[in-house]
Amino acid sequence: MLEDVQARDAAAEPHHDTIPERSTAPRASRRLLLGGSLAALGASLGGLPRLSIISPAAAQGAPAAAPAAAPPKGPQPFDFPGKDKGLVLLGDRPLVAETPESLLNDDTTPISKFFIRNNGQIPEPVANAETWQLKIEGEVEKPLTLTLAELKSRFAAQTFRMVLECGGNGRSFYQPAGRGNQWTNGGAGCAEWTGVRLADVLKAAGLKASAKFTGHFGADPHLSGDTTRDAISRGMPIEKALEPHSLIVWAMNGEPLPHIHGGPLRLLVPGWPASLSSKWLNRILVRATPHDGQGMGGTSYRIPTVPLIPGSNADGKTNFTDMTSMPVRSIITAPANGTRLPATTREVPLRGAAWAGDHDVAKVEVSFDAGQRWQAMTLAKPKNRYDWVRWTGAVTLPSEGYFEFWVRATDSRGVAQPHVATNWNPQGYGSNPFHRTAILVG
Ligand SMILES: Nc1nc2c(c(=O)[nH]1)N[C@H]1C(S)=C(S)[C@@H](COP(=O)(O)O)O[C@H]1N2
Ligand SMILES: [Mo]
Repeated sequence: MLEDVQARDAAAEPHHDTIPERSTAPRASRRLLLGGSLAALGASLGGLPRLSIISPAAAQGAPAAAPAAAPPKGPQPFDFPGKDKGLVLLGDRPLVAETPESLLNDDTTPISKFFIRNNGQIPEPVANAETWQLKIEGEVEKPLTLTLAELKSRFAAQTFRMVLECGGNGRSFYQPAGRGNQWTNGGAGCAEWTGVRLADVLKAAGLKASAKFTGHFGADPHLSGDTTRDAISRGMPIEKALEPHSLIVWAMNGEPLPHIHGGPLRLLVPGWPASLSSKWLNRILVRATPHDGQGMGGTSYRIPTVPLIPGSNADGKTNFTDMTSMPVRSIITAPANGTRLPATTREVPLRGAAWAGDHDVAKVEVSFDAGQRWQAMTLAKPKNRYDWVRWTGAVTLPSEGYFEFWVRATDSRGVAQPHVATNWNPQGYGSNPFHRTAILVG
């Protein structure tokens, strides 16, 4: 491995008052240290994902040149109990951290590598998880209060491996920047979730004919400490709630759901923005009308139905719709960006993952010549619906030198990832351009 020349911009991000995708922490942008011809390359690739690129100086064993204005601090080790130090902090108030693509190389994402996203404060842990209470209220015949112990004993447990992906994943690839945490591709992970079907619990409460939407509530206090406000409270159409993979979960990878991931109890609504997957879940309100909680309406988790001029103002009141399925995305998880291989290497094995919200992944292709030619990768069979697809393959390089691997996936409808982030919107949802990884042979 070469010295990683990825520099983190120490400049503070402007403060945005737009909740819930706001961050007051330093922006973890991925400015490049580029010199000579690589600078030209970077410039010509304007609008594409920013990635750390091996600098000519570093390749020759010299320390990377420091930029004139702000000396690079480099990625700081992420310091959180039980978490891998390689996670990247995107904000500390609220706490948000993403997983670099190369740390998503496991078939099942270990808890230690799973991304973290909070909108409010982290609530106090409870002493006895089994007595945690969940209320089901609203348009139901028989409102219920169930403890975790009762959920476990009254309903059939299910385990599925499913992707959880932040609605803002990929946001940093928008130009101009969308408001909020500057995710690259690491606001996603794929774990084994154990719980009960939300549908079974809603049916036990008896859905009225007027039951058309849900609203979800968690125990985390608002960032401001204001007890009259929710940190986040999103909801969905009842059809999504009744899907067999929409779960109320208490275990992750066979372990009790960790506190930071919403333990004792959370929702897991696969395929749609993870903001629906309420952590520290204590109440579900069944409604006749769309939920109006924190993170609903305006431009929150909403995307334009009529394309906007990038950078324009929009309030989301007209020509916007709530995000439903997340778009198709693929990542290269090995080799890691910045890998240096021996000069004689020609065949390079590749590994990665792809997923497509509500849809299946039909195809994953890799290019090492900037998209002139694409080569199909081999897809492993997903365990169940909403599992990601692990893919493998190998490319044969024509020479030594600098190469970028680009990956793109196509979903079951024939919709592929775009070259650049498209359908710009003020809060930067739905950005899914090709993932790119740079290596040096020799
Ligand atoms: N109660 C509560 N639930 C929440 C959130 C939150 O801030 N509070 N954040 C949501 C968002 S925006 C995301 S991306 C996921 C992140 O889940 P994770 O931290 O377990 O990765 O949780 C969702 N559920
Ligand atoms: Mo999110």
